[in-house]
Order: sequence, then C-alpha cells, then structure tokens
Amino acid sequence: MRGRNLISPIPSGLPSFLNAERCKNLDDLEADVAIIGVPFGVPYDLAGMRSPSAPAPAAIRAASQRFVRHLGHYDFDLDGPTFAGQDVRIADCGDVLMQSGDFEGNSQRTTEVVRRLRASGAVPLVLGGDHAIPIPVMRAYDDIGSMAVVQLDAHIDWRHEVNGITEGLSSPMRRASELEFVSGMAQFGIRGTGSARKQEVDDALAYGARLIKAEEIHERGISAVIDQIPDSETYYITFDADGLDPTLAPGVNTPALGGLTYYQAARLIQAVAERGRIAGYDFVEVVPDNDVGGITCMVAARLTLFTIGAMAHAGQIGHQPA
Ligand SMILES: [Mn+2]
Repeated sequence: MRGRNLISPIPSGLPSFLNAERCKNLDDLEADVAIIGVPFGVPYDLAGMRSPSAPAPAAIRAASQRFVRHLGHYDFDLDGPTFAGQDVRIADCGDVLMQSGDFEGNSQRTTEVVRRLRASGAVPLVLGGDHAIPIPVMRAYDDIGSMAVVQLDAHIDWRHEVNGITEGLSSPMRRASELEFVSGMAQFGIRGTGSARKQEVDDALAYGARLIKAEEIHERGISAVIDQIPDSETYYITFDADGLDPTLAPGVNTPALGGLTYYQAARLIQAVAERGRIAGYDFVEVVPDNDVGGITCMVAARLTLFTIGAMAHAGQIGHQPA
C-alpha cells in the first residue's frame, strides 16, 4: 500500500508537534524521529467505542507549541541546548488512518505504519490513543533481534482479557511478554488498584518483570531504582500518563494517587537513553476531556520533547549543523 494511504496528515490550520515538518506520504519520510498519532484504542464496552483518548494527539500537538520558541535555548533539565547543539530532524506524520468500528484494521495499519517509519530510519514516537496502542506498535519490531520494555504506569497491565478482549488497554504488558524479541521489562510507578488481581501480579513476577512501586521511587529516589532497568542494547518505552501523579496529569481515565513527579519520569527516560538505544516510545492514555487547564497535555508534550533531547544528548540522533 502507498505510504500516503496509511495516514491522515495533520489538517492544514492545525499545528504539528513542535511545528515540525509535516510528512504527508510515508514513502518520502526523511527524519531522525517521527511523531505519529494513533488516536484510538480497543473498546471494552459500548461507552468505549469513542475512545476518550481519541482527541489526545491533536491536544498534545497544540500544547507543544509553547516550547517551540525556546528550542535552541539552554535547557537546564538536560544541561545544554535541548538537542545538544545538533540538528535533529523531526517529522510529524499525522495520525494512522482510522476507520470507525474497524478495530482490527486500525491495529494492522498501526503496525504497518510503524514498520515504515522504522524502515525509513526514523525512531517512532507514538501519541495515543489508549494503552491498547503499544500492542500493534510493538509488533512492528519483530526484526529487531532483542529489546527491553520500560513502562511508566500506575498499573501493571497484565490482564489476559477483559470482557473477552485480549488486546485492550489492560493487556499491553502481557502481550509484550509474549513477543519473542522482548528480552525483559521493568514497570515503574506501580501503585493503588487497577485491573490486576493477584494472579496477574504472580504471572508478571513469574515472567521476570521487575515491578517498581511508586512509593519505592519516592522513598529511595530515582537513582536508586534505575538499576532495575534490564540490560539491553535497545529499549522501547511505553508511558501511560497515569504513571504520573494526578496533580501533574489529571487528564487520564484512572487517576491513581502517589504517582511520579516530572523529574522522576524525566530522569528515568534519561537513564534509559544512557543505557541503550531508544528504538520506540509511546505516550498514551491522555484524556483531554478530563484535563485541568491543559496541564496533562503540556506535561505529555514536554516529556516527549525531553525524550528527543535525551536521545540527542546520548548521541543517538542528530547531525552536526552545517
Ligand atoms: Mn496502562
């Protein structure tokens, strides 16, 4: 299929992420990192047919505009210019083409789009959508050999099924554990209650998932827990907005008290970038209708920008300016 038939480019008049160049045809993509929206999920019930995170990619793109005018400036969170003084080519490919009700087709197109982004040499940065999204995204990495998954989330997401749905937002980490090329996983920010029962916790631990509770991060500090990131040459980061504290990210489906701070999340991402190559990233579960003053979308935009910066500072992307 032609690359332009797999995506819905950003409509003119609406902003791209960080005002990045707009890609309208995946066949023409030339970038170091490619933003791609996946504005849907897999519903568990009738109310979920309209994914509450469907408007999230557009809302995060809009929120990113506040960071555009400082892009070349000194970034104190990275101890240097955000992109380490390098030219980093960012392209925004719009959203995966969605057809309402066609959940299997949407999922297949998501995998195909991520394959094309990777084949072009760009690192996919995915804006969800709900936490069902990493399931089709990670399937596009089956040629990678091996990668470890780092999750930031309040919940472990290890359900086999909910209401008969096996590829929904409660299942991405179990589905990841079933992929041969996923060599291990660490799950940071776990707390409170969610869809997991004791069985799911037992299954995660039996697999070898490292569960790092938010409380442990608060008590010991992020630098004391980063050694829980499994050794790997390549990493995939999946970031559920509810991993953050609801004071920082109220715009989610299931807020859980006691979550991560901005610096805990940022330093965790930075630690991953310093350990190995970030091959993919998603930020999911933002619900703009539940947001307060746009703060969740602003935090999502900033942490995505920070991730690009951490990759540049680790020498993974970027080119010496001409
Ligand atoms: Mn989740």
